[in-house]
Amino acid sequence: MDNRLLDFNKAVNNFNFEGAYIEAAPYGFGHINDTYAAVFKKPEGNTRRYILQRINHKVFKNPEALMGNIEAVTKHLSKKIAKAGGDPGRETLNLIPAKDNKSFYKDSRGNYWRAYIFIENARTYQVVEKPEHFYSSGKAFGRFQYLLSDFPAETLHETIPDFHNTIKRFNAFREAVHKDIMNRASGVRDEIEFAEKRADDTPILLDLLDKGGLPLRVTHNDTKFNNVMIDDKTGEGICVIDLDTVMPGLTLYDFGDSIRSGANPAEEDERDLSKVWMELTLFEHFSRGFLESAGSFLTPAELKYLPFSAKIMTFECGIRFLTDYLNGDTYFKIHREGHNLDRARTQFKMVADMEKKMEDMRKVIDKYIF
Ligand code: ADP
Ligand code: GN1
Ligand code: MG
Repeated sequence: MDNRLLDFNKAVNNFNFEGAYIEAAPYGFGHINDTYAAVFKKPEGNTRRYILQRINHKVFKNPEALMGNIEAVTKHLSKKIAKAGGDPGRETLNLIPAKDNKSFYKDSRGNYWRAYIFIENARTYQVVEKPEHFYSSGKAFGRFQYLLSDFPAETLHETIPDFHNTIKRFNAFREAVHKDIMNRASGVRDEIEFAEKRADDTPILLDLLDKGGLPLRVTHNDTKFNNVMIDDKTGEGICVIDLDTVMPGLTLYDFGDSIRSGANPAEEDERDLSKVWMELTLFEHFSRGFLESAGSFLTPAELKYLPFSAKIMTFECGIRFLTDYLNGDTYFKIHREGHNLDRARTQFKMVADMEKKMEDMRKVIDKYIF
């Protein structure tokens, strides 16, 4: 048996799952953690599923503190969802405790595991198939922010320091170009030039934050479309998932990253760039949903920078993919050669298109500000 399977089997046996273990398979399309869906048979004969995840501890250096965040955040969300008459069993993630009652299991090889109730009759999508789903995800991410608006931000551990510090991301990119350890830079001169031309955009949000022009909130920080579960029946964004990066941050990070991922009609790694653009109708769907649930408490400066946030978050993600390509693909999971480069190219294509559509995006936002 290989080590991965051994680790997995040990993990399955170390949580308080209900029923007898039947089988499991890798699940989902996340770039960071290893996710499995595990099936159990209950004494009455019916089955139920759980999500079991191995936390990527190369990316998240302190998994125990990270799990402390998730425990506190899900507890807070549960209480508020129940108070609002919702279903906390389905509208937030629910951790299954390990056999020693901790929220994680650490195996003998140093891997950290956690388990969640599987949210049934809902799913995630890689690409927006129905525009209303994107509206729903906007509503869900806006509500997520609203529900956490009274969470004590100072108690949160910073799971990845400077996660959305675009200046530092840009410096890391320049360093990767300079070192060029894989000898790949000469093949991506156009992409490097594209990035360099936009260096002046990188400090804009951080400068505003420093000057007190934008409020620090508790934000999700990884609001891609496949991090919200869409209910099969109602089409609602029933649950925001992937809470590893919930930290103090800017609303603009969450808004911008959602547009980056969901307003692109094509896959994030599409090679045919003629299929990639920023679809304004999708932008409108998300914006309407997001502003419906968060519009009332956003400040004028936050509202003003929503269109720019889409561009800068897409740019940041593009340089992160390009940096990882130059560094030899050590951060994001890849499934083919040049995968991170393909991803960087779609992001840059989106950026270029957004630059042409800044005014249009502004007009859309203005329609939904009351
Ligand atoms: P990563 O950090 O690697 O992106 P995620 O936490 O987003 O991992 O999980 C990967 C995928 O697993 C999600 O996109 C979703 O499809 C699925 N998933 C995660 N948690 C649950 C859950 N509680 N119920 C059902 N599916 C889930
Ligand atoms: C990663 O974990 P996942 O696949 O939801 C990444 C995000 C990127 C995204 C790009 C912790 O998200 O920051 O925007 O890939 N998460 C982390 O698809 O780095
Ligand atoms: Mg995810």
